[in-house]
Amino acid sequence: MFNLFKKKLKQFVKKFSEKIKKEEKEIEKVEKEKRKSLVERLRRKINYKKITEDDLKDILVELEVNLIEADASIEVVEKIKEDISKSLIGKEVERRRVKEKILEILRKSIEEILEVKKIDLEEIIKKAKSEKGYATILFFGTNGVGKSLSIAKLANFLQKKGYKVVLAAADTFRAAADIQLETYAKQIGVPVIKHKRGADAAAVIFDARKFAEARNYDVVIADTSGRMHTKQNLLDELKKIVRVNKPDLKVLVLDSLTGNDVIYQYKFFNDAVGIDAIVFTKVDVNEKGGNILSICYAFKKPILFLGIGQGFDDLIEFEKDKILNSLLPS
Ligand SMILES: Nc1nc2c(ncn2[C@@H]2O[C@H](COP(=O)(O)OP(=O)(O)OP(=O)(O)O)[C@@H](O)[C@H]2O)c(=O)[nH]1
Ligand SMILES: [Mg+2]
Repeated sequence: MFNLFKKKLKQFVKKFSEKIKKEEKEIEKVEKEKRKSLVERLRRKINYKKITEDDLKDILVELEVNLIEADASIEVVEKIKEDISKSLIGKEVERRRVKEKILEILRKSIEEILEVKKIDLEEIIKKAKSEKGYATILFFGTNGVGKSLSIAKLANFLQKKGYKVVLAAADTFRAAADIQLETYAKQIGVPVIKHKRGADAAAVIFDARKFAEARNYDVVIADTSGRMHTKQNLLDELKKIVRVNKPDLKVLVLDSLTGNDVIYQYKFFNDAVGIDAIVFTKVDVNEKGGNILSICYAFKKPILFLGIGQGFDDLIEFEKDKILNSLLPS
């Protein structure tokens, strides 16, 4: 995952360190021709390099193009460029350590971008249970991003931790959406509450909540239909779902393969109903990686988990260091 982003950074690190090293060789040549008294002064010049704006100019333009190609937003690219400039321009760098230095700057910069609030799912469930007996988690997002499969993954994860989970098949819009969820549920071994196709989605979730209350279930996870901003009726439906069911956690699912469109999707759903956490899917097949940085940097929302495959166990927690290591070259 994220190989393109890593490759682009690697190119940058290599080019910059080679550029500074090349100068070292040229100065070494000059040194031989100079008188002995100059040796000391030159030694410093050989070993250290004071970085100028000029040294970085072309290489930063190239980095910008490369990172945008790897799906990073302009804001993310600007931050990384600014961090590099601020940490290097006017500073003396030991030539032999240029690579380490630049990697250290990149690591710190990207680490700051990935600095988002942590989410404590079990704490949220515990609190909701103590208040009303169960927690309601609502998933939403545009079409085909991986909502239903992510719900199955979360149900599987929670069930393994000992929670009793019931699913609400509130995608009453797409044909066979309930059958897909039922198939997943059967494989995991959790019940599903469903109504007829075209039924009121808010009512399906309401019924699942009644089920949880009556049978002492811990968590209701609600699937909803994929919706885009062009479908006002589906947007009104989502607002109604939230109004009626007051979920304890509203989760936006984003397909990491969507490029920078994720920013618009985020804004659209956040304006409509508000977002508590994000699930990023298809990270296993995402070579680029930049849009995860864009979302973290722009919105600072917790990431509930990352989807890394089509199996029910294919999810990983969002761990800053792991993401950092998969984005940074070594
Ligand atoms: N490789 C990979 N595929 C995934 C991942 N998550 C979901 N998918 C696949 O993406 C496709 C769509 O997943 P769904 O869960 O049906 O997506 P959805 O958002 O519920 O779709 P709609 O209900 O039609 O809006 C399926 O083929 C999934 O198997 C993931 O993390 N990795
Ligand atoms: Mg679905």
